[in-house]
Amino acid sequence: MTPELEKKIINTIRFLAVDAVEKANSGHPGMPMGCAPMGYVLWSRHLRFNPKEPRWANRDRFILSAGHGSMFIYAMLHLCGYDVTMEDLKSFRQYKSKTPGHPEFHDTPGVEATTGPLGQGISNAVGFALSQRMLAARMNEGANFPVDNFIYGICSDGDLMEGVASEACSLAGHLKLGNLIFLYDDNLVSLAGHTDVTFTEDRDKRFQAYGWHVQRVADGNDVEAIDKAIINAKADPRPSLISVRTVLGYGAPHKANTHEAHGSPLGKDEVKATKENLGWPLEPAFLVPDEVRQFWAGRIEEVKKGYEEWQSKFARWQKQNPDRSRLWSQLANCETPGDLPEQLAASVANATAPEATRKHGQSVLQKAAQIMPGLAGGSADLDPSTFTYVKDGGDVAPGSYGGRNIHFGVREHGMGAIVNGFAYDGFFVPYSATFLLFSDYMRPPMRLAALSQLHSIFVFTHDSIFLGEDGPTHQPVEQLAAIRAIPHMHVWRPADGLETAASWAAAIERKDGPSTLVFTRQKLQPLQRAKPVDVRAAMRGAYALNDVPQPDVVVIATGSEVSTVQAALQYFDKGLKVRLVSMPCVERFLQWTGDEQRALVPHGRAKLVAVEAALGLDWYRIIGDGLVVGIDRFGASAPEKALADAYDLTPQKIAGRISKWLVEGARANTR
Ligand SMILES: Cc1ncc(C[n+]2csc(CCOP(=O)(O)OP(=O)(O)O)c2C)c(N)n1
Repeated sequence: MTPELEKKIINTIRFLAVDAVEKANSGHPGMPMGCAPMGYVLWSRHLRFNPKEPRWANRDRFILSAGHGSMFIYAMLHLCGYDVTMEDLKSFRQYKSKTPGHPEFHDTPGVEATTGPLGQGISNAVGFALSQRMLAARMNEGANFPVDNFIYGICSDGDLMEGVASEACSLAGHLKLGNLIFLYDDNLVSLAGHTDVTFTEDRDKRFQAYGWHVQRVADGNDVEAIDKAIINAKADPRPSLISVRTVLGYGAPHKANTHEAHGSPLGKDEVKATKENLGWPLEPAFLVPDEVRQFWAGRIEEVKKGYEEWQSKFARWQKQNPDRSRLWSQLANCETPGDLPEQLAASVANATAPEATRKHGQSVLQKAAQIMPGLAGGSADLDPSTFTYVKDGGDVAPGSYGGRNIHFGVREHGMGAIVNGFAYDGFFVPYSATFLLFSDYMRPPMRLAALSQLHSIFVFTHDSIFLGEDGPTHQPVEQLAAIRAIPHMHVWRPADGLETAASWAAAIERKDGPSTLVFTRQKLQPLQRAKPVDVRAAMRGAYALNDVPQPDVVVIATGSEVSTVQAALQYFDKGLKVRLVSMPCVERFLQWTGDEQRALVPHGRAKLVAVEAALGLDWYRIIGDGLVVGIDRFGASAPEKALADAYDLTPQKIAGRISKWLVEGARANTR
């Protein structure tokens, strides 16, 4: 390796980014220009990968938390032989290209996580690191095999300003995740100006206080210093932050070290000036010199050898460790038994007394954990309330990763992002748990889970005002509608034990998208079903509880309101034919054919009503101009029964509201 070649390799990364942003007339050239030397050192000297098998289990992972610098990773993946072609680079930011504006999981081979919303990537990386530690604890038996990879990433000022990163990195330090190594693009510039306007605490000391191993590289172009820091980081048992002083838009004579190099193309003149400044040919654009291609071809061969060695060792390991090998495939393939729903339903079959669905959830989770060794998760310091602790599951603790109960602490946002990290990694089926109100603290990772089709399970208890005395600060009203508004999210609000089993079964079996499970704090009356309903019927998301052909009114309810409406039926006029539909998952119902939907909820032939102790915004897509019996103001601190009365949600008052509406024939508001 000569200094000239090294410079060429680094400048190739820079100018692929510059040219792609220029061609798209959109994007962020500054970050890749400053970070190119890190890319060179990481991929050429450290990362173990196989471009032909981007999901190789023991690859080193790389997460670009500063997702706005997406051309950095696209350039690296292209040079390192992934299926990211020159055409793909030239299609940067175009519709359906492999090179979207920010990196998206599923879109690009080699992209480990969807990033862009700052703070998420580094927090996902904590999930990856814990996932791999937990995998190693189950597989490695006193050895460094088969799991000995590292989780690398690059984060920016914006990442470290976001609170979620503090939550996740605090936990990573506590848990001593020594397999996590982040390079911090410490360039002193963010989107709107220099960081001295906004961000002046000592970041290094902050990370030291979290329990991280922190190093500083004074010059982001000093490849040997970067290399040495990475070598040190690998050897240290703590998670590592390497703060690298870079120059945003390095090489651009007029725009370097200004926020103008951040969010827009350099412009024709500045591109020319930058190429001249760094001794790069002005033409052609998207230049990859032959010797640079040859260099990466050599590196690809080198890492291929490492991959092949691991594979043959792994084949021997599988033979010598049949039990672990079996567990490995169970985890890697997320194997579920064909009768999972029935087994989960059996765990609550004898529950005939009034019970809270969070308690049913506890029973179902114990069974699910027995069946699914990969099910792992925990709560944000709320196990005694959410009942999401797996008994006999063992605890995940610093230096000890064999358990399956993760104590996230009071860090909901970080918890959501860490759960997503597990889901991206793909060995464990992760769940989080907290109160439904605090889903507001988790919305960004929940949205990303849906966007990235992750197998994340978000459990929430205390699902309505009926949690009672804690009052409106803790009583969700608009949260159900808000979560249902996320495309591709499935929201389950079960009404009893059977539906709770259905919701967990559906969430575990739904591997290509997240599920939200919403449980009550308060006890619910058991449902009376005209016909026994099997768990698979409940898993379809909706069914009739009573047998009423050609109804005058169809009342749809979820969760706690199903038994309440059942009790309300006695208060209707005797001649009125009322069908009660339990709809634990609206999104599943909406997947039915139109005919199936109309058979259960006959638009135009019956009056339609939805009853849910929440803001009813989302119900209008099911009931059209029907009546929503819900809540359109904040709750109040009072016992459950008093609230039901005050909010007109007792059986008698619900029947009264519906009857009045039927008589008046008018469209009522949500009160
Ligand atoms: C949560 C979130 N808020 C705002 C943005 C918009 N945004 C993109 S990059 C950026 C800041 C860029 O500064 P820095 O993180 O230092 O990156 P650099 O410019 O150094 O590459 C902002 C505010 C975002 N992507 N995510």
